[in-house]
Amino acid sequence: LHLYQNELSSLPERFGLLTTIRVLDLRGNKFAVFPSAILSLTQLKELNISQNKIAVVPDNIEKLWQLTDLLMDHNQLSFLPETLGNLSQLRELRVQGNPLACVPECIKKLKRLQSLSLGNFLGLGQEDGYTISELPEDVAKLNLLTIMTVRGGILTSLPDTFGTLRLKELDFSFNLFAEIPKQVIEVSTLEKLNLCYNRLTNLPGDVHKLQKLKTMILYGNEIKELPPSALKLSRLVMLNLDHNQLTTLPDDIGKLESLEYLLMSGNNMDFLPEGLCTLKSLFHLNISDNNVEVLPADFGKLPRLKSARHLHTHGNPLVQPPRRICDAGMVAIRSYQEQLQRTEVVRTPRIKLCVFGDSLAGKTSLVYGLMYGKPPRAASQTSRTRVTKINTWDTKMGLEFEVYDFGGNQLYNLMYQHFLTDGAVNIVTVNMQSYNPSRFYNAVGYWLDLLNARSPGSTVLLVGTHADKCKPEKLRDRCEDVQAQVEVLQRRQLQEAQAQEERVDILVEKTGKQSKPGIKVKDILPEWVRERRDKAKALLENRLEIFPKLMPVGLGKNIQGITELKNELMSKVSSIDKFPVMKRLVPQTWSDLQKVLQDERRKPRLWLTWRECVRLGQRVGLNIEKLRLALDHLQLTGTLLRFPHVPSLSDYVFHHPGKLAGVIREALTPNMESVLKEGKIRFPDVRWNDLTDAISVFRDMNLLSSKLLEGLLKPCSSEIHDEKALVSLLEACELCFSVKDDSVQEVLFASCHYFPGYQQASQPADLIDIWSEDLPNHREQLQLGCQIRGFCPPGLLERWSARINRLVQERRDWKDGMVAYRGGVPLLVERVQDGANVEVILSTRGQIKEAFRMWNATLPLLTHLLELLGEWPGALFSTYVTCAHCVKQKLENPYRYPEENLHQPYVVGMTSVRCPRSMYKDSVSAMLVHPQL
Ligand SMILES: Nc1nc2c(ncn2[C@@H]2O[C@H](COP(=O)(O)OP(=O)(O)OP(=O)(O)O)[C@@H](O)[C@H]2O)c(=O)[nH]1
Ligand SMILES: [Mg+2]
Repeated sequence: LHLYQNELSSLPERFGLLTTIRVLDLRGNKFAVFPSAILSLTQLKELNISQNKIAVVPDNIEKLWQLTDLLMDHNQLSFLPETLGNLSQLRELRVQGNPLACVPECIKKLKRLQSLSLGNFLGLGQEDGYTISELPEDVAKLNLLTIMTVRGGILTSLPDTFGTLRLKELDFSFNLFAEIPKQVIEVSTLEKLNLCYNRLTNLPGDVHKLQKLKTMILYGNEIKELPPSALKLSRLVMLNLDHNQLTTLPDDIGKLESLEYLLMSGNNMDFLPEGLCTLKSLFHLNISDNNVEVLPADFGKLPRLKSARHLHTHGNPLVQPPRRICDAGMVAIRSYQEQLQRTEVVRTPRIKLCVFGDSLAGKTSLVYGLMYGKPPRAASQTSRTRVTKINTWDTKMGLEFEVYDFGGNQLYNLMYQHFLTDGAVNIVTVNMQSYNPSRFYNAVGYWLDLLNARSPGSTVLLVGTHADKCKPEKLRDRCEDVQAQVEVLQRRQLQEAQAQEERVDILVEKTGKQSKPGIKVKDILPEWVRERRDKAKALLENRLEIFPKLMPVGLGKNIQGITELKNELMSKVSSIDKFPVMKRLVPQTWSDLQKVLQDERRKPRLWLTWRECVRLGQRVGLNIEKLRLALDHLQLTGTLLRFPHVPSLSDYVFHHPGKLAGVIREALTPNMESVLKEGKIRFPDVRWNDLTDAISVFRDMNLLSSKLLEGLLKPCSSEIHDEKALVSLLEACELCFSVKDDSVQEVLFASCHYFPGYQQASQPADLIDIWSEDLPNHREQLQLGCQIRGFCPPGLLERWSARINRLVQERRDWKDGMVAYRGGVPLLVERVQDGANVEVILSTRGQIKEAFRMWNATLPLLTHLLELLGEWPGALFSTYVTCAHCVKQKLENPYRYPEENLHQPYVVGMTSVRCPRSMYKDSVSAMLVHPQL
């Protein structure tokens, strides 16, 4: 019988005669008293008396013993009679919106209860105690309960037993939870969780344990971000985060594969990640009332979000796409975004031009001459170049060069690696006035080796400066000598590349043989061998392209040879194969990006973070993938530097490489001591005596007080980047690392920075304490090495030294080595010049049972070295394990087990290895030849 929403305030007694009624709906009437006639309807199964004004439920409600559903929401009940517990058939009990001050005792007896709804009105009663402040332990006994609602309580915690419930739906909205209680997370059966209007500020790291969750309603909380754990809720269909404090979403939001409804209106979001576009089930999105200016570039491609009714973007300052496009719906957004990607424009190409040469070779003068067509007049225009100076040179011939004029002082070579990239055209300058054949390698050869190691296949022009200061015959002879020696050098480079290929061929054969017959060698070659083979092949194919004729120029009073050089440069770079940036067509978005980055250059910032860069990319319509291509292009043109493969630098985008050079310049100066002596001006609050001490600490130990370093960097800092951020940048560039000594009292020396590049000291005499000449009894020495053949990249080992700092303890350094501890065993690192080669040797000592530790002390360090060598495709190297038997016996030329051993981990049962040096008579434990991982 349905009598809902009438004006009834009472029922006649005779109503009780309708004993066959099973369902009675009296909701929304005006009953102030529970109508006693109902109590006669003993066959009643469902009673709905919600939305009345009833204050008391009579004790004899138990007469309705067949009741399965009792709905009394929104009345004025402040208690329930104990007898209610006798309604043993009850499956659903709703008393929500009543001023019940606690959960009635009787409930625990309702063993069949499946759905329970409690709690007060929103807000009402919360202050005066007429609402639920805690749940009793006993609720856990309701083991058939699947739906539970406690709305508008003042709950902050739950009984421990709560987690044993097997609920499917839980509604704790309008309570005072500051976090999702762990007991809720334990209810792994949950499919729907409503916690709107609580005080949540985050989600727990184990929220993903709610693996069945489909609906999560969290609006009206204070959540600032979604943790990664939330992205593992793979069945989540509806996520309501309206009215929280989110500023963005995680990049990998796309992992929520089932998500159909995402509601985030009224947050503080000013950025939407691209991952949003990969939400393949997304059907409804509400981002209204945020600060979003740009939609991700592939937003229009969201496959299921088609209807305008399901996209809410109003209340955002949208510029890309503009508001009118967004309002027109997804089709318009999609075509707008596609249009952005397609358009191409003609622009002036730009090429990176690097100028190398000895100190004072005339590089800066040459750049000046090229750019302005005249020699520099003022001495200040050619004062010593520090690190590198970068200028844009518009040739007015439809081509621009981004010129990197490198400082010739050797100290700067350490940092060249950060500025050398592929795709540049290079000039090597040589001072013809001071040239003599014995200087060839330093003046020319070195730079050609450097280029060949860093970017094999580069294009190089040789320029002889000071031609005006040489007699014509002398000039001719010297030019001829340079050219002849260049030819010899190129032959040598070719032979090295061929030898490398042969070596790799042998390696391929050896590692291939170890595999099973019948399988093609190329399929089973280990990854590292394949890499070596590809690298060797590429090196052989990519030879330096050196223009055979050295071009003389005079940059004295009367400039000479510059026009010819300019023409030569222009003709060199016109090959599109070699210089792809010469293509005059680029996507509109790329040149837009360049403009945006150009604008950023005017701001007082030294670099952008990757995230900022992604935002700028979005602004011009580039998704991350396309942004990377555009940035690679800009890197080829020299206008940008980034290091995605250097872990410490991967978050930096140097949109203004000159500023990076500027920061390095302050910390890398050949006359650091005199810079420090100028101290008083730079470090006004440092006492003179302290400064003198600091200078001697720097001189003796290469330790620069971090405070002084910050002082040095002050001129570079800006509103955005402070000195500490600049110090972090230097650390990220692996130019230095921080050394803290808590035992030191003076602030000035408690925190210092060590610069491997400044180290000149030789091996200390007292090393014997840590590393004795002879191998102690019952000890073994594990020794790994890396042989770098021929050219050793400048700065490589210094950077390595900084990189491995966090892997070692108690280190002591000298110019060509270091002792330290790692994992409790001593470690000795040495750099040895062996003829043309450089050997980097890592040794450690311990008992044979410590073999695992010994490997762990050495091998990770070697791996870092190989990683850095990876940045030099033309560097030739191989690794080895020195025979521990030979070391112990102090044999000359100890045997070196080849690098394959390093790739074959030790396994129990490996037999010992015969030492070839002892004619295979003696043997050495396999644990010292094969790494223990
Ligand atoms: N007469 C004459 N003087 C030159 C020529 N090229 C350079 N110089 C002078 O040589 C000196 C060094 O020139 P720079 O251009 O500063 O040399 P740099 O290679 O840039 O030197 P660093 O930056 O320190 O590595 C300056 O005094 C120049 O004026 C030249 O072709 N003829
Ligand atoms: Mg210079």
